Amino acid sequence: MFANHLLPALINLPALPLAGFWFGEAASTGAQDVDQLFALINWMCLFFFVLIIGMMCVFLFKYMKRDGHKEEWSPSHSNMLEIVWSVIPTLLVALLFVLGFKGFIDMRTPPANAYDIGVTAYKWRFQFDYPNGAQDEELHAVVGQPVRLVQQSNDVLHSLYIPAFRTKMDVVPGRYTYQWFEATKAGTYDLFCAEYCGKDHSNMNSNVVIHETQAEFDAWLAKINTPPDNPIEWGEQLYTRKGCKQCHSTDGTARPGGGPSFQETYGKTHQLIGGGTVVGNENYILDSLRKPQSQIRTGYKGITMPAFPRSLVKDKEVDALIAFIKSLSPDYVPEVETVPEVETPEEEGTIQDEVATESAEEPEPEEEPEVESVEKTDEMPDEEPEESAKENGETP
Ligand code: HEC
Ligand SMILES: [Cu+2]
Repeated sequence: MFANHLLPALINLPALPLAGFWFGEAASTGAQDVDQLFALINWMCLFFFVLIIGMMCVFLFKYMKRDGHKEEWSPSHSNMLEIVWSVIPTLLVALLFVLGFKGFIDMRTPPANAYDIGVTAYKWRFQFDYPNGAQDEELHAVVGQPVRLVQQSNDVLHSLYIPAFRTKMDVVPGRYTYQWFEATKAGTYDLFCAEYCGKDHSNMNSNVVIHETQAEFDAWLAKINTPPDNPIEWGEQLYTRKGCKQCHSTDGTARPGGGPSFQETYGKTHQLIGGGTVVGNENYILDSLRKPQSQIRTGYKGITMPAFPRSLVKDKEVDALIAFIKSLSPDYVPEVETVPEVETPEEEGTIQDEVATESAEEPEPEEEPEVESVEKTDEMPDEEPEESAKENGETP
C-alpha cells in the first residue's frame, strides 16, 4: 500500500519541461510511470545541485582570506553531520529503488486481460500477427486495451522499441520474449529496431497506430484480413507489406544491394550461378521465396535474399505475389472485361517449361490468359513435397 498510495502522491511532481524534450510524447500508462520517476530524480538532482553549489559559493565568500582573520582548524569529527549526510541519502536512494523496482515489475507483468499480438522480426522488418490471423507491418491497438507482444526472431538479434510507450525488449532467435503496454492516447507513434542487426538496421522501423475505439480497430482488423478480390491488387499490397519493396523495384531498376526488379522476373530466362538457366515461372518465384539459395541468378552472388517461410508469407499470399509479379512483366496483357476467362492449358505449358536448357527464346506471354489464381499443378516432377502440397482450392 505504501507503493500504491503514498508514493504516487509523492511523485506527482510536475514534470520538468526537459522530460518532454528528452523523451518525446508519453502515450502509455507505463510511460507516465517512467516519466514521473524521471521527473522525481531530475527534481532531486536540481535541488542538490542548487544547494551544494549555492553553499559552496556562500562559503567561498564567507571564509575568504582577509585581513584580521586567522584560519581555524576544521573540526575533525561531527556525529550529527555524519548521521545527516548518511541517513538522508540512504533514504532517498531507497525511495528511488522502491519506485524503480515497482516500475520494473509493472513493466514485466502484463495484465491478465492483455490482448496478444505476435511479432516476428527478420532482416529488416517487423511483422505483426493478430489473433484473427491478420498480418501487417504496423502495430495496431486500441486506447485503454493492454497489449502483450509475443516476440520471435527469424534470424538475428533484434529489439523492438516504442519510445512513446517507454518500452523496449530484445527479440531473440530461438525463444519468445515479451513486452506489454497500455496506450492512453490515440495516434500514430514510431517503432524502431534498437539492436544493430545488419546492413539495413537503420531502416527497420514501423508505426504503432492506436485507435480511439474498439469498433475502429475491429474495422481495420477486418479490412486487413479481407484481401481484395483482385489477386494483382492483393499482391501489390503484399509487396509493400511483406517488405519485398525494400529490395525489389517494379520499374526495371535494380535496388543497390537488393535483388532484380520484378519487371525482369516473369517469363524471362535467367542465367544461374553454377551454370544452367531457369525460366521465370510460378515455381521459380515460389522457390525464390521458400528457398532463395537454391537458384541464384548470375550477378547476385553474395547478396542473399532472406527465406520467407509460411509463417511470413502464406501460400495464398504467394499466389497473389505471383499474380502481381506476372502483371509487371512487359509482356503482360491485362484482362479485358468482355473477354471470358478461358483456360488455355497449352500456353500455360510453354511458360511452365522450366528447364530451358539451350533455347533462350522468350515464351509468348502476349496471349497469356489472365490468371486469377495462379495454377500450381503437378507438372513439376522435381518439386519437393512440401512445396507441392500447397493447398489451392481454386485449382481446377
Ligand atoms: C533483403 C533483400 C530482399 C528482400 C526483402 C526480398 N528479396 Fe527477393 N531477392 C533478393 C535478392 C538479392 C535476389 C537475387 C538473388 C537470388 O536469386 O537469391 C532476390 C530474388 C528474388 C526473386 C527472383 C527474381 C529474379 O528475377 O530472378 C524473386 C521472385 C523474389 N526475390 C521475390 C521476393 C519477394 C516476393 C519478396 C517479398 C516477400 C522478396 N523477394 C524480398 C533480395 C530480397
Ligand atoms: Cu533489427
